[in-house]
Amino acid sequence: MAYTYPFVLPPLPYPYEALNPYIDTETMHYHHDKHFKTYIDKLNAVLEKYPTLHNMTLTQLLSANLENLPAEDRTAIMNNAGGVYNHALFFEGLAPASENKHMPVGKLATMIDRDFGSFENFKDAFNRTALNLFGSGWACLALNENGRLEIHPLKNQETAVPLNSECLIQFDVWEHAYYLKYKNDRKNYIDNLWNVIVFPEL
Ligand code: MN3
Repeated sequence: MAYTYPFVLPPLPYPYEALNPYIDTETMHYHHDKHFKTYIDKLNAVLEKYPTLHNMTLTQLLSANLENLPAEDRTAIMNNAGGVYNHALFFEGLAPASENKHMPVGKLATMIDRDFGSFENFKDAFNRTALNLFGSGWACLALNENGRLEIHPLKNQETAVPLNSECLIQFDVWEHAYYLKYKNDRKNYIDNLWNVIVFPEL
């Protein structure tokens, strides 16, 4: 993600209603226009007083040594840069169910079979991670430095950046991602999200 301060809210790459019935229009408005934007605004607000950080990308900020900064600002940068990074990947990584992108193909399909035994085994393991993550966070399928696939739970707005990795797919399991439609039924939300998640082509 190459962009730098001042960060701006990237528009959704599809209409707000495009993911119905799996993600409802109202949730998309709140999630993208309010929650995502709040991370961007808070990140810009704390970065404003640190001009030396203004040319850094999100990935650079998330792996930077910020130990000279006051703890409160360091925490605000990490939490909000993580929130921007995760949400940018999340919204880019969704597409209408009618598009033919919601199963792994090619190299990624082969790697899933190699590292998890089968697509069904992978999906079971990923679902368990997403369902069992306590509190707020993300479930992430990452490609590690050794070229193996791994499933990571990420707490709050942690990212895969410190793992020298990027999530190939990631599920937002914060309640704000599903509560309007699914209430407390995280499992039903997770089951439905597979219909709109995009598997990248490696
Ligand atoms: Mn979210």
